[in-house]
Amino acid sequence: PIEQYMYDLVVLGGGSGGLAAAKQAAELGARVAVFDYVTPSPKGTKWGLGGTCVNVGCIPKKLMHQAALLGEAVHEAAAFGWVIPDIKSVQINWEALSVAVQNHIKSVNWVTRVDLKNKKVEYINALGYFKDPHTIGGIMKNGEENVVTAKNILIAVGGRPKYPDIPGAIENGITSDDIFSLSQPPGKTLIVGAGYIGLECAGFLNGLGYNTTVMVRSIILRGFDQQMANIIAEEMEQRGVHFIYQAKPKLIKKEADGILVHWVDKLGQVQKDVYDTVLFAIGRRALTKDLKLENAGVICIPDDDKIDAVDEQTNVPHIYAVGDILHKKPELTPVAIHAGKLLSKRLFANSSETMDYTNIATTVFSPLEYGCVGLSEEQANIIYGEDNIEIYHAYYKPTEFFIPQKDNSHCYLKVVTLRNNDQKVIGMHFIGPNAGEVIQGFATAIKSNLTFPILKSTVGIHPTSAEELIRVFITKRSKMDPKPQS
Ligand code: FAD
Ligand code: NA7
Repeated sequence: PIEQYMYDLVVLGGGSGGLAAAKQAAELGARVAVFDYVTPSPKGTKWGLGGTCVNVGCIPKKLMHQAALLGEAVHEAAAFGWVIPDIKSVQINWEALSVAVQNHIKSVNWVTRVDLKNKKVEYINALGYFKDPHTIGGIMKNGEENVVTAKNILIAVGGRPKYPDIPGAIENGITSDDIFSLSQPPGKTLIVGAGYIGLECAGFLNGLGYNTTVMVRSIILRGFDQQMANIIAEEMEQRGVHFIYQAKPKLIKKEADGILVHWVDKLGQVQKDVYDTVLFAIGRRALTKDLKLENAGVICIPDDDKIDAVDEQTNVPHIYAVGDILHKKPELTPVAIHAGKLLSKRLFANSSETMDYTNIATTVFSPLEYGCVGLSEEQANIIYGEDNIEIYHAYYKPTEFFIPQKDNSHCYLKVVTLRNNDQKVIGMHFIGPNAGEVIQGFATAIKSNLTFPILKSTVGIHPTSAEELIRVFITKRSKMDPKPQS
């Protein structure tokens, strides 16, 4: 029979979610094409195939975090007996770091392309848009339009950093799209925004030795447990990050000696300072505008331009969406990947498994890391009521902190449980080294209906920081001191 459509699935966006769905579909025998196109940032930064995570997100962020941790480790090593000549002159070579990071990214871009080829997924380097509900067009580099038809279409175009609407912001500021490939060292840096991206960038820049300031509009890490968020900010402050609270930028202007920033402080007074780099981390805008969704009848939420899908299906039955483009879903790579794979299995392998967006663990690499899964204390209070939850908490001392006399006053954890018979664990929060590694396994335990008695019956691995989550016994309600006794 003559096929009605050129492809079984066309994916708009070759990032975490789109590529995972495309590869899974192709493995299941579907005919698949992926459109991926990167619009350069206002500073002109552009990158290859693979989306945000690989090029300007998780991967370069984690590598720069690691670079900052290694700087710390050099000094710790001296305390452990390593002979490091002239330790005072140890410093980062920014150019070498950014070249190493960019080389790794280019190798991932290449492997991704080869992988698509091997899996027979057609890669089309063009900005795709809907011509009608089953037809996608995209202008390619040679100026020609590539038009394809598809039975199913997946929207996975993600988002890009926002700029504030103030004079000079776009001309003189950068975002996370630019920082990882900056050719010059960033120098004295102002970061506007105290979400996880702002804090992580501030953390590694300070760790690399740059004078770093975070401008906070209201609270730290909105959406995260606020006690943990404030401990993270205190810890960063102790390491040398400056915080300007309750402040809003007003004007950004290039001057002979740097970038002049005016901001309004909490008293309504205008303050100013000069920086070498101003980085905006004030949230991300969904890229639905370029898609001409109206040609396909797909509806967006007007507030955030995102798509409100049910089991990743939009209001148009054969058009789906995964990843950062989804309304009120966690903006995380593994979420996009998992949802994308499950969707392709439902479309092409008769699977009925749907994506569970609850109890997704995450970590802020801040640089003392904060990992969490499940509910924050505030959310648990709202959902279950204060009388029905028990919070266990503890400060602890990582063994490896003793010899170099590293400050451990912010190594803190908390376990949120229900108070009924089962004492189900509904949230776990951990600040300390390798928090991401620590929390990952506990996320599986929570998904398997972990209870507090089971947690307590687990035997720890000594000496680790993770075992502290098992040793916890002091409730907040008891008002006992959660500081370690020894
Ligand atoms: P994306 O990965 O953004 O991919 C979308 C792709 O579509 C892009 O290549 C885009 O250029 C392209 N595109 C857009 N419009 C079109 C169009 N019309 N036609 C064709 N192509 C188009 N998540 C984590 O889990 N852990 C982390 O540690 C982490 N750190 C992060 C750090 C930073 C600085 C940032 C910015 C993000 C971080 N994230 C992290 C979030 C993670 O990167 C995203 O959640 C993830 O990349 C979303 O995947 P996606 O498939 O929805 O979109
Ligand atoms: P987030 O997590 O949305 O955080 C944005 C931060 O920027 C937050 O602290 C905001 O303060 C602040 N913000 C927002 N708009 C402004 C303006 N105009 N001026 C100053 N400060 C501002 O974004 P991220 O970039 O960290 O993360 C991107 C996404 O990844 C995010 O959507 C998460 O879901 C995951 P507020 O608390 O609103 O006062």
